[in-house]
Amino acid sequence: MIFIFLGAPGAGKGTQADMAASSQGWIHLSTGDVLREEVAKESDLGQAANEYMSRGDLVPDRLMVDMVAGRLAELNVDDVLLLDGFPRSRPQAEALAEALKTRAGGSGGVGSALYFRAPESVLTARLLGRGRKDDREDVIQNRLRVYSETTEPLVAYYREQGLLVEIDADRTVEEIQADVLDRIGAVLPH
Ligand code: B4P
Repeated sequence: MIFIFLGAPGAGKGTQADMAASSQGWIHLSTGDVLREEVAKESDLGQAANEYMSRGDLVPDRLMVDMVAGRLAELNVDDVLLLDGFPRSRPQAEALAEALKTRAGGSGGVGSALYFRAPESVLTARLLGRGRKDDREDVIQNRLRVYSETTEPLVAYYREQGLLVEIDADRTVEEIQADVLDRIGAVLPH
């Protein structure tokens, strides 16, 4: 079963997905981490992605969909996958739905989409504090703009499907993690 971690840059999707995957033995797929590895390796994908990431733009859907589809194909139907940072656009969400429809077994659908919410001032302060290459003030502004234009509409998309779970991400890491494990546990078959 797949759990989508959705939210603005700096909302803590990666932090929460990492903790949950390590403590529960789940699989964590961060598209941002995979892209950064590809950039470091200077692969074709990494070279193509680098210019978008350093500006704070989204990497083109086609590249992202191919990358995630490859990973999905390796999953067993019983695996729990935390999908962190994907989908980030409507075409990505539709491609994910399509890929899951055609998967053998049919039990590997989306369990829920966890939507991490925090005020913009909190997001900006966290990102500036982290100081990654793409955490510069001008790039952060662009990432937040791209998020609200392209990714935030997915909140309504998953809400309409009855899959949205809102998480208050303006709390301590431990408080949020307890909530995340509860919400996922409530959906997983016992
Ligand atoms: P990502 O790697 O996904 O990074 P992010 O959204 O900026 O961060 P996240 O929300 O995971 O925050 P984190 O836990 O790290 O994306 C980077 C780039 O890759 C994108 O801009 C885009 O170019 C590209 N990309 C990725 N996926 C794509 C896709 N599907 N399509 C197209 N392009 C794609 O936390 C941030 C900081 O806050 C950390 O320092 C952390 O320690 C701190 N923090 C977390 N939780 C906290 C809490 N509760 N309290 C205090 N601090 C906290």
